[in-house]
Amino acid sequence: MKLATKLIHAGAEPDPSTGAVMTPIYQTSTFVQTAPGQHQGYEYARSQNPTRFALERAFAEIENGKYGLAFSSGVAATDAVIKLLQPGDEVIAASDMYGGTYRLFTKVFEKFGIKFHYVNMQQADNIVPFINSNTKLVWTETPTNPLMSIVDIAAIAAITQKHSILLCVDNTFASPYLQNPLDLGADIVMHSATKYLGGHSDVIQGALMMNDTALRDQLYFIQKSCGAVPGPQDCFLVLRGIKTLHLRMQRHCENGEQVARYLRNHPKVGKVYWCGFEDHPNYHIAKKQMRDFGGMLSFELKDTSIEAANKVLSSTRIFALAESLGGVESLINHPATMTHASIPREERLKNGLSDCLIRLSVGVEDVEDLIADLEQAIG
Ligand code: P1T
Repeated sequence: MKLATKLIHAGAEPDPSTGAVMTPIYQTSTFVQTAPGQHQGYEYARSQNPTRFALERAFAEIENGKYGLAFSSGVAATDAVIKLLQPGDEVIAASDMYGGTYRLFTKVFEKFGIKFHYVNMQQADNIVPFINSNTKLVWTETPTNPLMSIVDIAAIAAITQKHSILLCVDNTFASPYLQNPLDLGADIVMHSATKYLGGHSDVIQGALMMNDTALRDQLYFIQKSCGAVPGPQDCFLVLRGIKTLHLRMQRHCENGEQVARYLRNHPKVGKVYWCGFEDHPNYHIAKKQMRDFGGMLSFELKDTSIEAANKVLSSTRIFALAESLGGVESLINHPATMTHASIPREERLKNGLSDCLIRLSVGVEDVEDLIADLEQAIG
């Protein structure tokens, strides 16, 4: 099936008991047994829920994977992947990534004896010096949050496969519409389904997709043992969101491009971070592994004072000042004090994330209104 058909039909079958076309919300914590151990495949909703199972089938299909697992948030999905590891194991992680992932690694898992190396992965070979016999996982994001760096998934996968190291790609910014990391050699794809998959800023959820059965069984064991599962109502919302992913993403990409080009030509705007510019350092890789360039971008004003950035951040009327991204409505965000505040300032600056960086999640409104809003805010 082609992508649009797959997104609409993924995971969904008419409900066997009633014929309902939309997957019902099975709002139940438990399932009756006729005798101990005799049931219809459902015992207790932390382990099995029909609404969640439909969504997990959809997750697998939209990332061209065999298996999908749903979690109560994106960070809960990340947490489950790191719980595959043991004290003494080492992870090579991208130096530019979502602040909450960095916080989970440094503030929670380092305490449990897992060692993380943060590496700029814009050149795949940069990871090689950090590989040793304890290295079990490479964790990367592309495009990265918030600097829109591009990582060559196939090139990283060639290295991890050679060394029998797992590769997990956080595909949140691209969404399965733009790229499918499993096809490029990744072992696990992770999503904050809160973002483009849900698409309407009304749900917090995470997803993992994979092909390997043993890996799926280990992650399913962690999912049910640690218990970070989403409720059926949230699963329903993400199932519904996925059905329009292609329509929304197409418009996110069109609007994102127009806003990026508008900002680049604005006399008061300095650097614009968007992976669709031909002079973006890894444009050729973005072009190769992505269908289009997405609706996320960041920029700095030429006046790099905090005051100037704050003025823009608090003057937009359509772009709402808020954390998160990937919803139909446009958002504006200040990574240094909001989404990436948990990364120490020196680390942030070292990786190129300045105090005056402004991030936009370009929504699917009329792009002329979006540009007019930026025009009046930048002044
Ligand atoms: O918020 P949650 O669903 O737990 O997802 C965490 C997460 C993981 N990976 C990436 C790339 C993310 O962007 C996020 C969440 N990010 C934001 C809330 C944000 O505004 O950047």
